[in-house]
Amino acid sequence: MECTLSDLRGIADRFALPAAVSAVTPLGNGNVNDTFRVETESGQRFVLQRLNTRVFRHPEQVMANIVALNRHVAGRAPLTATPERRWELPEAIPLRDATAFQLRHPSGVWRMLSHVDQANTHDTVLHLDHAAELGRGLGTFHRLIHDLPCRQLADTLEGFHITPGYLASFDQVHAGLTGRTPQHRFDADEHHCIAFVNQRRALAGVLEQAKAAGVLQLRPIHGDPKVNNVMLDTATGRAVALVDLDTVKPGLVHYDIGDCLRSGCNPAGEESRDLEAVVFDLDRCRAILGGYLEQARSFLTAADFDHLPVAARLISFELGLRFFTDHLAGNRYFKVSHPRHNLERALVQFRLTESIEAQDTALNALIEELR
Ligand code: GN1
Ligand code: MG
Repeated sequence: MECTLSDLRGIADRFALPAAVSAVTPLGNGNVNDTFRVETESGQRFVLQRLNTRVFRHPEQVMANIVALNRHVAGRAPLTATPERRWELPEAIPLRDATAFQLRHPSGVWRMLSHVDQANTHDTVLHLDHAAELGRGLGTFHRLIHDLPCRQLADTLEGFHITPGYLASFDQVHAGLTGRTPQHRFDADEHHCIAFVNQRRALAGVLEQAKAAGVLQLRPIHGDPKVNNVMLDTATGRAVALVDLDTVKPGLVHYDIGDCLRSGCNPAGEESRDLEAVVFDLDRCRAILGGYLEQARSFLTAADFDHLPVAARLISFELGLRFFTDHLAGNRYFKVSHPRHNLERALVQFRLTESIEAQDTALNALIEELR
């Protein structure tokens, strides 16, 4: 259901803000939720979001995870504050009547978070200092939450980043299309994607097998640390916060590192239509991992390092697989602006996967160097 401005103001007013709402404007370009910036008459800003409940089926658990994170990080300023860097974690704002952190409304489920002021984001990495800050941002976030016991976090999105599960969904959707009479006719791009996936079936299980064998351990993760979820201080360019905390839940740090690399090392960005421009840039990769390890090295195990080289490749492949499956399924998960949008996004991620594969030796050497 579409919301008018007056609906949005009414919704924002239900949350415990310090003053009346003076403006609500759209914010960002998320693929799943709807996001707005709220300004109050006292001049403060907040972030209002409508959670996509087809994706996040238990919004109260999503909010409980954010609150658990807020509690864990509160009072840990000494761990993060340096003279050069401020660090923030968006905080959940309760409803006025303090009954919950989410509002059920005819238009959907809404929640309010604090706003990270004097900060901005970009969709792609602009230069190597930006890449290093991206890594430091993710590393700082992991350092602050790695010792939050996983049992305190709900699994808000079952199957998220479980690549074999996405492969099974692909097989199901694909079989549904080929089993029809008359059979669905795939175009050349779709044939390419199907062959691409089929050639990489063995890759899908690598991280999950290591997890099942107890080689890799579950830790709290962000789930979606792409370039535009890392806020940079507008004056200093330093990372100050990771935003978009819906996917915080137990997982492997490799999902996060892989996601950060697939997003940060592709100068063309994930919405590019120019496939020739899509490459995995090793200099950006070195800068991101260098920044990350400055913050996070102390709690990574040897096995964690052993599995870093595969993380970027796997998460790029996985996102391509997710986009492609959604394309075949009729664009039901990711927001699209035209019918081939998810197919185009899949082609970008598969091209990026190929670029990573072509540089496998150099990537391994780079990670050995940083160990
Ligand atoms: C989705 O909604 P957004 O843009 O924050 C997706 C991520 C993908 C990302 C790709 C819950 O994130 O996993 O990496 O799109 N989030 C969910 O842009 O599926
Ligand atoms: Mg997200």
